[in-house]
Amino acid sequence: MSVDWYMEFVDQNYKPSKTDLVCMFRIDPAKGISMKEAAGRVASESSVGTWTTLYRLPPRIKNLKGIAFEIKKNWVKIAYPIDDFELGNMPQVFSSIAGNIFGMKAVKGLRLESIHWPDKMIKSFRGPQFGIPGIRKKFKVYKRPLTATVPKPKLGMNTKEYVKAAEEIWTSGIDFVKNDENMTSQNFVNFYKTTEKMLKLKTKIEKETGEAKMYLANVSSETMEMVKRAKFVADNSGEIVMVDGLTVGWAGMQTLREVCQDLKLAIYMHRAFHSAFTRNPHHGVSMLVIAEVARIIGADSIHVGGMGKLVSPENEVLMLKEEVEKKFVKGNSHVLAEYWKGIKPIFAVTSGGLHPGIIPRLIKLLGRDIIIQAGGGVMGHPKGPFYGGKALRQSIDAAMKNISLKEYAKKHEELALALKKWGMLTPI
Ligand code: CAP
Ligand code: MG
Repeated sequence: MSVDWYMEFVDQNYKPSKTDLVCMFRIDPAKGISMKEAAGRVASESSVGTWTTLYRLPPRIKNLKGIAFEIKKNWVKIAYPIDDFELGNMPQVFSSIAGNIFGMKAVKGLRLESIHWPDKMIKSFRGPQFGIPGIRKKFKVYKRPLTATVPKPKLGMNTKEYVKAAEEIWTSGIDFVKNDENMTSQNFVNFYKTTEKMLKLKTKIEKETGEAKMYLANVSSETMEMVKRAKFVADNSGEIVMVDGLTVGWAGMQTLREVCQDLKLAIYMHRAFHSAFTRNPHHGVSMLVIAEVARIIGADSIHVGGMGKLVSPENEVLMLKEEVEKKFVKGNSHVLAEYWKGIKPIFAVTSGGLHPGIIPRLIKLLGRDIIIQAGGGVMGHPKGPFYGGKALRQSIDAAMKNISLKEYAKKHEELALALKKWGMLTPI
């Protein structure tokens, strides 16, 4: 059966207009399918085409075709007219460029690597309300990395136990106390009761220490309930909420961002679920695309990985940090350039198996404009969370002063004990 009409979706002389949305895909064509045909099929199925020619296709609709315009080995750039999309509707964008195409038999593997977003589309979303400048202003901490700790174990603590752990963490000098990604409102820890007590504790500790603190209550839930929980945080003088952006979905993220505008709440986005589709370099969607969307919808911070227990290649972590923080991202052979004019920079959160022994290397790699999250690396300290938080802050202080951890540990017992337990190795 001839399939040459797919070639109508390939034009290697096409020059994208400045309003086109452009995607970079990596394609492994199926056996017997050329790269050019595979590119045409992807461009067709993700725009106006299907498996067969149609009885009627009015000429004006041909203007909505996706066009594969650059094919280099397994990499193809596809430009889509902006009219293919509903502005301000991220679910619809993903149903187009990240929908059926991943299931096509014509491709053995397909990965959406990077997107260049037209200005008009970026502007149709709210973007970050606070970003790095706004979060730093709330803390009045401008130079060092911010710190966060998840009270571990992940689940099971009741409100009283949770509040006790938080008190030890906050008084040790940690800036954020963060729910774990799977803690919401289970029968052992009611969201409303815990949030109320945690925010009261936060105010008490701020007064005692003179340091601003933040509580990352995980509002992830059914959308109406999520809005109710965000409002509860604001009613109890919280300044920020945490959300598992991928499990609540783009619609959930957009709803939360809408409601956080009037509530003046910052949004901390966890990325649980991403590894289901970002990890395979030959199939799925890159974490870079997820980070771009987080910034466009308007998270104020997002996890980018680290050098601990979870897979996160160093070059990817660096690319992610650049994409969420820079005004202009020049891109490379697989990453499309982006000009984030007017869209605030957001915090890259590094996490996953972090402990004091690896902090200096992390700061050397990522710089100071980061949030360092250590859960086990604080809660697992031999002398408990208060010592663990102090050890984490001491490792950051040592890095900021360019003093070796070994040297710094001589006068800081908390750090010395952490190094004794974990050394300087990254866990797997
Ligand atoms: C880290 C963590 C974070 C992961 C998320 C966890 O705990 O709380 O959710 O870091 O991964 O549940 O594993 P530890 P990523 O500090 O005890 O490792 O940061 O890659 O999104
Ligand atoms: Mg976690």
